[in-house]
Formats: sequence, structure tokens, C-alpha cells
Amino acid sequence: MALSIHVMTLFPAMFEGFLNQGIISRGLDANLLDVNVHNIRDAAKDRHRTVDDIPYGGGAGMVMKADVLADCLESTEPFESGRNVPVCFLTPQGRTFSQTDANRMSLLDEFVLICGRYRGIDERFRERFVTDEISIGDFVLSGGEPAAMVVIDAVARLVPGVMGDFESGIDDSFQNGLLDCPWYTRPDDFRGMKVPEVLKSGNHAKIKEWRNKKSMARTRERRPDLLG
Ligand code: 6GU
Repeated sequence: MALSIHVMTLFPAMFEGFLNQGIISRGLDANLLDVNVHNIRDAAKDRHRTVDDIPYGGGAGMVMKADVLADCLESTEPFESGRNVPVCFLTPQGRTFSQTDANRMSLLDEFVLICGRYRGIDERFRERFVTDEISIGDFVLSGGEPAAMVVIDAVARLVPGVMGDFESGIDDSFQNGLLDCPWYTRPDDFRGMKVPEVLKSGNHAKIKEWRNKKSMARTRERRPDLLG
């Protein structure tokens, strides 16, 4: 197994469709990837299977309980086997996730993703167990689940063998620090709009030059910050 991802969530069903389609599903089938989704509620031991409680000091919303989160985390395979594994908490307070993080994480053997809900999680769980805090941008989601799926998708496709050569990530937007060039397929004439001649010329050096030029121009226009 090239990469094992452990996800802790109160909504495991949210991951079902996601894990059963496309590149991720292929990576799982090929045993290049393993995604274990743990229901945090399974770690709650009381009659009502309580996972959250009111905040000390008052205030609106509920806080996820440190004891339940710890029991769930310690029931995951890497913890049971005593391995030191990155524990990433998905939160808008985290560092913004980037392609560099995706590349780095795709080379790991395993990591844990924790999806928060409600107000947040008890600070003591964070202090004791969380090694990394990840945000996917400056906006607020109602839970970490969609963010975890974003991270899993970005990382999983980079695991060697998951993408075929033809879909290799080498030319991706961001992978070389630039946005991707425009792409065209048949028909040649779409409602009067023609495919650029150079792409039909068969001159591969010229095509490469055109694509580089378009990548640069697009990056300068849309994301000048990427050019430094
Ligand atoms: Cl990781 N979680 C939540 N709840 N909201 C977010 C986020 C994460 N990243 C951006 N917004």
C-alpha cells in the first residue's frame, strides 16, 4: 500500500460517493491507496453516544469532546500499532493548503484527517494530538468534510501510479508554478469559433512554444502573484 489515509468524521456517508468514482476509486482498487473512514460517534461510550457538549464559559454552539476524539484517534490502526503519524485537523484557522502540501503528503505512508463540526473541538485535544492544521481557503464551511475530500483528491492523484501517464500531473496548473494553457478538441469549427492553426500544424516544437506562451500570458493576467 503506497498511502493510507485515515479520516475521522461524524458524517462517514458523505465520503461514499466521493470514494467510489473516478481516479480515487481506481487508486483504491489498485491498492495504491487506502482510505479508512472512522465514525467519531462509534467512540462515544455513553447511552446517547454523545460527541459534543456546551462550551465552558457559555456561548452559542457545541464543542466536540476531547475524550471521544482521543478514543477515536487511538482506535485507528497507526495509533494501535504505536506509529508516529501526522494528525491533520481541518479548520479555517489552519494554514492554507497548496500544491506543495499535496506533493509532500503524497509521499507519506499514512496520515490522519480530522473533520470538525459545530463550534470546534476541545482545545486540549488539539494541543495533545494535532500536528498540522489545514484550511482550504478564506471562507467558512459547515464542517471539515468537504475540505478533507479536497485534500484527499489533491494528494491521492499524485500518489505514483494513481494517474495514468496520459493524465500525469506534470503539466497541471500550479505543478510548474503556472496556470495551464487552453485546450481544444473536435470539432474544428464550433459555432464559428476555430481551433488555433498552430495546434493542427503537426509542428511539436511550435505547439510547445505556443502552449508555454499561453500559460505565461494566462498566469500574468489572472494570477500575477504566482510569478513572484
Ligand atoms: Cl478545513 N473547515 C471548515 N469548516 N471551513 C473551512 C475550511 C475547513 N477551510 C476553509 N473553510
